[in-house]
Amino acid sequence: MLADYRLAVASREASLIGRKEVFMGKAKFGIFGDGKEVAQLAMAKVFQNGDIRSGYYRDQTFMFAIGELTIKQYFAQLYADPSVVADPSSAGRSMNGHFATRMLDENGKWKNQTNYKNSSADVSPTASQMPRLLGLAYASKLYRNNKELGRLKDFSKSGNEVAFGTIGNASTSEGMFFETMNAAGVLQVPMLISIWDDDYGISVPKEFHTIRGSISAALEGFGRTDNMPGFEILKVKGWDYEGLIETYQTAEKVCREEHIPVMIHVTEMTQPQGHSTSGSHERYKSKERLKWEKDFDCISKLKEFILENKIESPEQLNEIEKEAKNEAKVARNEAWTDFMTGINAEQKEAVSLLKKSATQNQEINSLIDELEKTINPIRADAIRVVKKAIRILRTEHNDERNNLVKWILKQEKKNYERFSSHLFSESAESALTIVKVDPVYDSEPVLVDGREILQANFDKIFEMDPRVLAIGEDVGKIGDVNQGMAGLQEKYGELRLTDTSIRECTIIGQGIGCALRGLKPIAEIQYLDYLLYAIQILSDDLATLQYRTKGGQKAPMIIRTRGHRLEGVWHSGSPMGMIINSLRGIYVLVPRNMTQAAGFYNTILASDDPALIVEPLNGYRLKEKLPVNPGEFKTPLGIPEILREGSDVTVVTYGSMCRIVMDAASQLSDTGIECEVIDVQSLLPFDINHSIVESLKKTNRIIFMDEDVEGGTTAYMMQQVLEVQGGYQFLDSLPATLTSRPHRPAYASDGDYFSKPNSEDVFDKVYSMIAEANPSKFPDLYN
Ligand SMILES: Cc1ncc(C[n+]2csc(CCOP(=O)(O)OP(=O)(O)O)c2C)c(N)n1
Ligand SMILES: [Mg+2]
Repeated sequence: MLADYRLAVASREASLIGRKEVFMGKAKFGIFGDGKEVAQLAMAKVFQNGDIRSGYYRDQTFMFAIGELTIKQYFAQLYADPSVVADPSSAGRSMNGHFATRMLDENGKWKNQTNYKNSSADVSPTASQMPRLLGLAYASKLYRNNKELGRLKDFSKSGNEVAFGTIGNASTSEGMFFETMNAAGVLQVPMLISIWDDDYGISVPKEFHTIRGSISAALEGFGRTDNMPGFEILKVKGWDYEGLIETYQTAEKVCREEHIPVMIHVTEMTQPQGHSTSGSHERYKSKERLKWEKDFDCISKLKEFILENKIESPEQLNEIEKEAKNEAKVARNEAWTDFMTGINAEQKEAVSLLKKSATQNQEINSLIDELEKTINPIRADAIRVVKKAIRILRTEHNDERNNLVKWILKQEKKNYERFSSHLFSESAESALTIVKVDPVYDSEPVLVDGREILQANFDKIFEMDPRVLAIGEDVGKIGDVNQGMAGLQEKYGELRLTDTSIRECTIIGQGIGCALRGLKPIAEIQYLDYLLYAIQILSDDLATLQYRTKGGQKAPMIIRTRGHRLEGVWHSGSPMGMIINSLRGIYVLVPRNMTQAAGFYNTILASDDPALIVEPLNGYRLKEKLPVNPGEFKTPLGIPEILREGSDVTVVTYGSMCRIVMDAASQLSDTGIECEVIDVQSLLPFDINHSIVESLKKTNRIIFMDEDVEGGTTAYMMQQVLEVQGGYQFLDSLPATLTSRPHRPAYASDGDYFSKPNSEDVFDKVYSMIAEANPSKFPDLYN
């Protein structure tokens, strides 16, 4: 109890001095765990090796208590120290209070999670920790019930791990919270969610947030009964040390042993310093409330308890307090010194190079002065000054100026590594390292429906790797709405291919959590149009995971969906621009047929990267040759394919448009125009070997076509080819795009024809480009 008291006081002190650091200009923003300390100590007591947390920014005391964060590291994150050693959670990339443990080693390989107390990496958007939490808990259910997973000893001991969640009271109003709670209740997974209830969400009090003003009252119907499964719902006060310890013990037992989800509603919490450094709570809390918060401060209450029960004398407690506060201050000082040491060294280097270059130059001397006088300099200060000096010296060609340039180039490399590395996996298993394996065919290949190619490939995948699982609406019993997984649940069981309710966001979260625990989920979104329900969690959580932990965590999973073109407003979307712009950090693959799609599944499953694979929705019943090496052939990432060679114009496209363009290309050929048709196949990454510009060098004309809106993915592809690949130099005609109309596609065949690019549109677009160059041979068709 005394150790708890000591840690609580140290943690509080870290919060108090953290706020001051921000106001002194040493850090940019601060959000702290003051007022939430004691409940977190109780939670830490039942958190075991192998368990994993998915929580939010108030949890510093818990992280200290499980031994996965030091106060010094806590301050390093506040200062944004870009070193992984200083801030193991995020290497300075996340603002303070965003916790994570390093679940990967330096080579990007999984550590043995059962030997550690784990925390998945926090994000700022409220309740976004919930979908992932579901998956973390679901993984335990799989490890317990799927005996084939027994050999994965680094991730689980018979599924005994509990996934601990934390969330603020106001954030429980988010849809993701309710979606997760319902799913966890349905699935009966060992998820123990704590709600830290301080009656407020920033300035807004509880009556504006929650029906009946209480999340446990609101969720009474989620509670289990004698004959109906559900949640174990417990309620306890945030300042009641004994009550908290008892509650967490009861909760953990039922959660761990029986796999019953538990919700602990921790009420009467306080927030002594208000929400964050962005404001003060005196503006919105009444005098009475502020007084109550003082009286019911959990640390003061713990002190009262210790004294009332004569566990320790007041003098001894004062001594403990003094030591604890000092510990926080020392940690702050050490973190600051370490943080500044790196910056100061760089600044010194810059100043010394500048001085050498500035013997006669007053302008540079005053820049040096400015730099040396900067209080609490940041790395950018030295860069700015050196760049200015290089500009001033631009006409000089001497060693001094060259050394400044060299220094900038060296710093650019270092700062790229500090601030821009690890958007994707950088391990030996990166998807970019997986090489092409061609599909192999019999001498007289059988022609089958595209969906049968997928089915044969998935069958092999499930046979080869017990870690692979598929979850989604209708993927189980009927093997998805297009039967790409038909019959596989019967063969591999309900734990491998699992029907879920209609909840796209938490289907993705379920996948993220499973992937974080060593499994290989294929999370299915039934139609591309419904990816919108999950785009936030994909963008904020999955896409940022490697980056925000600087390679400390990964979630190699596949998002399987189908789209581009079929019927009507909500079953034929192709919002690829939205997707590639919001999902940097996830590979985005757009195969033209099911053989290419199957090859992408095989590539991604062999890698440790996440990817979205969009199957062409109208291709399931089109005939393709059946390969004899399912599960083995691999479509490489970022490698376009030339579908038809031609010398007059390069047409760049992907997905369902490939067939339409090929049809138009053969009609154009009849009129004497030869198109080179290129299927880019993968949008992220895009044409890594710059092969498209090679085609442009030959044809000198280029058109980008797809089913997105104008300015969407065609604009992206154009930028890549003309700017990144330098294609602008080879143009003899204005580069062009052909896209859908800006509205959603209308229903039925005419709706499709007049909304999306069709063969005639492609023909006309190409023809008019060639006609402009050679009007006598190709007269205007419509004038
Ligand atoms: C989606 C989203 N909306 C708004 C915010 C800004 N915001 C950050 S914390 C917060 C209040 C959260 O209150 P609560 O869940 O009760 O947690 P507390 O801070 O009180 O512990 C808000 C509105 C955010 N981070 N994410
Ligand atoms: Mg709150």
